[in-house]
Amino acid sequence: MKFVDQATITVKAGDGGNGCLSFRREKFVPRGGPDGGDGGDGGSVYLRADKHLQTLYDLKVKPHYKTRRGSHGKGKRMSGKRGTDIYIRVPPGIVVVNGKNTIGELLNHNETLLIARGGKGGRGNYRFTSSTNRAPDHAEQGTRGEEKKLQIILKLISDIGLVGLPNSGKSTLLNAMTRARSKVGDYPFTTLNPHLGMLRDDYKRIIIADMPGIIEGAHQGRGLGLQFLRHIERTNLLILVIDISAPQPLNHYESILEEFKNYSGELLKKPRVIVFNKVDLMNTVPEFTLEEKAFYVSALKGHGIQELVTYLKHEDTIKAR
Ligand SMILES: Nc1nc2c(ncn2[C@@H]2O[C@H](COP(=O)(O)OP(=O)(O)OP(=O)(O)O)[C@@H](O)[C@H]2O)c(=O)[nH]1
Ligand SMILES: [Mg+2]
Repeated sequence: MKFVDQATITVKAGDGGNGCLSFRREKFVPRGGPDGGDGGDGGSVYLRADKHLQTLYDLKVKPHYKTRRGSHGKGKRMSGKRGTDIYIRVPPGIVVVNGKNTIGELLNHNETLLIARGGKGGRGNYRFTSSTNRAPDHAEQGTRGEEKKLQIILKLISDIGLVGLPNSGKSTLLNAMTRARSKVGDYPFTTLNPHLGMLRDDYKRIIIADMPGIIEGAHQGRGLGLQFLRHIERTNLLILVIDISAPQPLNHYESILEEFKNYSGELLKKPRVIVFNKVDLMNTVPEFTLEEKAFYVSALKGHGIQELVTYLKHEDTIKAR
């Protein structure tokens, strides 16, 4: 299924039904009392997070949602029927935005978020009966259901993000560490969408996200970078994948950090490890002195992968799921 991480939807909640204005009519009862029932509430629109979904593709295909109105009240104090609520399924990790305001987000499976409230049903006239007014001659109108145009933005939920320049071997690394089959190619921008893989042991489930390559200027929208950097905003750890066979591997390290800094300071604060990949292409493997923990691996041949996996499974910054 196509990966879609942004969608605009319109939602219209049902209007409330009108209250009824009615008086009882019965044989032998000359002046019956007021008996107009209440209008039903209109149906509301909710979002519900569903862990089985990974994309907003469905919303792209079907962007309009509305619920039924409440029925009007009737005589004999009969209330109108409520409009049924609807729940739109979305993947966990979405943020809902209305213009410039964030309305809310859904992170966990089955969590729900009200996005358009149904109108209230109006009260029927019998409700207005009082000691001073035994024959109220008015009933309320139902209120209108909310109508909104909303932007839904998906920020994938993953524990670890794989970031690096195009072709550094991120997808190959994901495939080597997990059972994922992320597309690999000897050209830049093979990976066009984030791709998830999972590391699992008895205690933890660690979700790793393979990202499209980032290039200089990614934070300004160059390459594919910007639109995807937000998917790593929620990770606990970043793995910077660097092709050690490149002429100046440390320049790659610098430029990734520069993009992080320009995107948002938050990315820079995240714990990270460095993976120097493609050691199989080197006769001698240089060792760099960096602040971060570094691994020297060959994702293609499998060298050093087990050590990296063991480290990640024991890394405290990665929360158990
Ligand atoms: N020799 C060698 N080649 C590797 C290694 N890892 C990846 N490659 C090759 O490098 C090329 C790019 O690999 P990918 O895994 O697609 O790289 P990527 O970082 O995901 O690339 P983008 O998705 O385009 O950003 C492919 O031809 C891989 O076979 C490695 O450890 N050694
Ligand atoms: Mg890739």
